[in-house]
Amino acid sequence: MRTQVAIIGGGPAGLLLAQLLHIAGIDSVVLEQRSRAYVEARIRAGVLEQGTVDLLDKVGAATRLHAEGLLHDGVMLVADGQSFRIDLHGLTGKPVTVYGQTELTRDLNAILAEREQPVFEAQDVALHDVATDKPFVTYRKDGRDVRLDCDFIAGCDGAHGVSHTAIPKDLLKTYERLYPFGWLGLMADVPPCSPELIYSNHPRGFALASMRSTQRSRYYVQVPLDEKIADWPDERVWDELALRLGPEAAAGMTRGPSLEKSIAPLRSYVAEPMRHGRLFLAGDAAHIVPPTGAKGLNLAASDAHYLSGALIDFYRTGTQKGLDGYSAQALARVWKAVRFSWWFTQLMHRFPGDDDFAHKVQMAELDYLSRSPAAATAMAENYVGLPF
Ligand code: RFL
Ligand code: PHB
Repeated sequence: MRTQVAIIGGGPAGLLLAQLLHIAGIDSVVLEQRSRAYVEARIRAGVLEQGTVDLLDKVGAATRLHAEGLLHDGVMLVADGQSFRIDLHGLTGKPVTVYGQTELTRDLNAILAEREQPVFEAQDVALHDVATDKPFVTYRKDGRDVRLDCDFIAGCDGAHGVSHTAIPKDLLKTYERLYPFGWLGLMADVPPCSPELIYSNHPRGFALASMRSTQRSRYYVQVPLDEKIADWPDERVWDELALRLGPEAAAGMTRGPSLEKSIAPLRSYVAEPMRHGRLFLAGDAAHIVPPTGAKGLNLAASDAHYLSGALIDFYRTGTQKGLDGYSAQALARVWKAVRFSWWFTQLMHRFPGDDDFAHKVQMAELDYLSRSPAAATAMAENYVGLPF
């Protein structure tokens, strides 16, 4: 088989890239190791920047998003029981859109299915000769070995993918921060406790009230890394949320059985450069941010935007300039989101071993954020997303 761009991974980065290339007349094959059902059931992000929504519009994948997505003009922050609002729209002119990654994945899959893409359950995907101008990918599908020749490979296979292993270790510089806690997430078919998201810094730890629709809530609580989900029956999670989010949210909270409950560790990670020869990394394959800033999916989208632009330029004019500049261009935006996500994580969580000084500094910063339009604007423009 032959294609112009072989895309490894059918998450948001890979699907969006495939569709951005398709509307420019560039052919690709998306290889996804999981089944369509598995990918479409995986619960992840929920907050989209306007730039991400614009990209989905551009590729014709935003019809349902506009019908069902919720526009949020602000977020609430709670510090030791005192709450205040960051007026995202008032400060930046932009809202964010609450729409599940699961739904976005379904919408993109439905469009790609019209040309029998992605190739689901592609096993043992391996990248070959990426540093030459004749790279290729091999994989197994339904017991058959397949070779896919291509001009370029896009590694969009997430944090646990294989693409990044095709870059020699001595050419890759990695940067990492591990956080000494995780998030326990709970999804339930109950109305949200608040019309806007609530991020709370509480003596018992961080909590977040989010949603997927007016009938489906998504909540998170900070937990120690060694915590077992079996020790968190639903009632314990609801009790903890009620305490940490404060009395107002607790009063508005409807409890219900969890549809899903899981614990995810938090980390910051960047691998540089995002290119080796004819292999280009995009999304979680190249960088991870803690979910506090709601940036991971949005970075996958901005990478897909930059990479598609560079590939389109190449196929239209033969110029390598965009391809040569891709890594630096993507990383400039990535590092700002890494910085913001790290900052917001530091501000909102209780770190084991933190003393009273650390806590006083957090509270002073939150108080400043609540009173200073300059500080609130800096937070808001990062939260709604920096321009591409
Ligand atoms: P994905 O979504 O992980 O997709 C990678 C795909 O590659 C496949 N794959 C392979 N395919 C073929 N061969 C292999 N060897 C393969 N190895 C892997 C995988 O099956 C998968 O389908 O990466 P992508 O496309 O870069 O997208 C990144 C986002 O999914 C991620 O950053 C976000 O989910 C992060 N995130 C959030 N981001 C936001 O922007 N806003 C949020 O509100 C937000 N909340 C979150 C989050 C992530 C969370 N978790 C679970 C880590 C909340 C949570 C709890
Ligand atoms: C979510 O709804 O899953 C969500 C929202 C905001 C975040 C992280 C996750 O910062």
